[in-house]
Amino acid sequence: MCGIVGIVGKSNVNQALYDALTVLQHRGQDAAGIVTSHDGRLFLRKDNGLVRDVFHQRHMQRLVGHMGIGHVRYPTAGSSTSAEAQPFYVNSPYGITLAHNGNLTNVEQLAKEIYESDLRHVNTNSDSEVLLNVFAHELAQRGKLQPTEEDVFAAVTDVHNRCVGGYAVVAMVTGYGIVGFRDPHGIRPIVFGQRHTDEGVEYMIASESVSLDVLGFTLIRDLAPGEAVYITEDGKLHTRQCAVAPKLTPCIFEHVYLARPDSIIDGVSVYKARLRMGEKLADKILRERPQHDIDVVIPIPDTSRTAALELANHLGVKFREGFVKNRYIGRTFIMPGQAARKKSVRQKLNAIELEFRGKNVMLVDDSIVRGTTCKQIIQMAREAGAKNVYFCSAAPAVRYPNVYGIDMPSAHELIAHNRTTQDVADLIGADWLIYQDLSDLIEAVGGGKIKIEQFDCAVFDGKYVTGDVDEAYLNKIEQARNDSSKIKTQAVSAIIDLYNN
Ligand code: PIN
Repeated sequence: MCGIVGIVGKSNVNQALYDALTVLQHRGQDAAGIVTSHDGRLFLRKDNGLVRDVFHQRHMQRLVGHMGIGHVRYPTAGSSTSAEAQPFYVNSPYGITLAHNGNLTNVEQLAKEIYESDLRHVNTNSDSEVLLNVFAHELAQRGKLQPTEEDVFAAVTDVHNRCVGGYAVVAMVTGYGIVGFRDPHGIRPIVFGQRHTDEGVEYMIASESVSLDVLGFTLIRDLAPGEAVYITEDGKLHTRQCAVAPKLTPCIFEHVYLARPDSIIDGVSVYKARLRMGEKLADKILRERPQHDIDVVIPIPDTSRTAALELANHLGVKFREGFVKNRYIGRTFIMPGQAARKKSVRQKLNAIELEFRGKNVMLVDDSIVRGTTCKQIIQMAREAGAKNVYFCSAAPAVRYPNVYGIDMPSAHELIAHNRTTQDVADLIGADWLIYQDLSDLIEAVGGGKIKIEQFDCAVFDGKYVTGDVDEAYLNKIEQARNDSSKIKTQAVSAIIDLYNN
């Protein structure tokens, strides 16, 4: 998962891009980048790290220009070097830079085509660079000295014809404008909005509406699946449907935990969706155990709070903050003679004993993925004196890998893969485990004022909406994720050896 932003403004956009990326920081803390365009020149700064660490005064001063794009990256398999920080750049045609959120499922075939037919060079393992080269090739095919919006939209149409997967993209054509587009299933989110200044109207395209709010832009709308928006450097906005058979099937996991609660995705308030998740969970609890003995509902901070609050309301049970989260986790130093140790949950969360002692507690989290942290949290609740520890997941059991750009473990690392609810309850040490039903989650997100019938729910049901994901593909990504984690482990061991010798 990543965050993207593009702004066409009336004065320098460097500060606004920086601020927007800071608002989108929850979508990726691994790397950040901004590129601006001024007088036909590009100015780029990108590196590994948080937004506040990547950009210093000297970088910001160089990022001049009235339009630009930015990116925050979440680590995915094979994307941890600073060379793979985004935006990416190709010089031909026009000088194009691109930032992308998502994942292409036919990237191998595309990389081959790019090399063998398009005669282009790709220098990293990033599918964003592949996407950029496909877009650049298709725009070049128009053979124009100056591209019009028709050329840009035709190139996006060709991108849709060649690329499969989940993608939300911003790309800047140096000296001409910024284009944003969304895959034909609308898997990953992308919105655009405007703000009025004394000099005229400014436009922003972004992953989440919260970045528009915070910067004083008003949301115009989400891009429809397959649609593109093109804003020229002089501030003219054009939109076009560029896909043949678009069908909205957005990623439901955005609502479970990826997106900020103050965002609105495809017309649905993430906050409201989470409230409804709590309501549905309460109904399920009452169905399963009408005579339950829950004394207190305790959220595991932060994402689950909204659902937990509504769950408690509907059960008529007390809601209490039983865990306090440390917002300032320090670095892990590798000392000579010591193995690298992961920060324990205990360093991040601390229990307030008086909320646990002698009580039947219902802990609520947004989801259970590996099951490692919830196991430790249940243990902490017991040590704090809880009589019984029940556990509620606002999402159904995560049983399958994600292939559309969420950094999730491979299938065998998912605690619920090939396991029943009781198996998982036993493994994490819960006295009772309740998962949200998938039909309830779909209803919670898509059954409000804005109706959405179909979602990408692949992590829960193993159905991949792009239709091209088979056993062989899943095996390949399983292998890649294992290899990349092995490479990381080897790298850590190598550093430790270096210290030890
Ligand atoms: C919570 C995010 N949320 C917490 C992510 C833990 C699964 N985990 C998914 C629960 S927040 S585990 O947004 O960071 O506050 O199942 O892998 O142990």
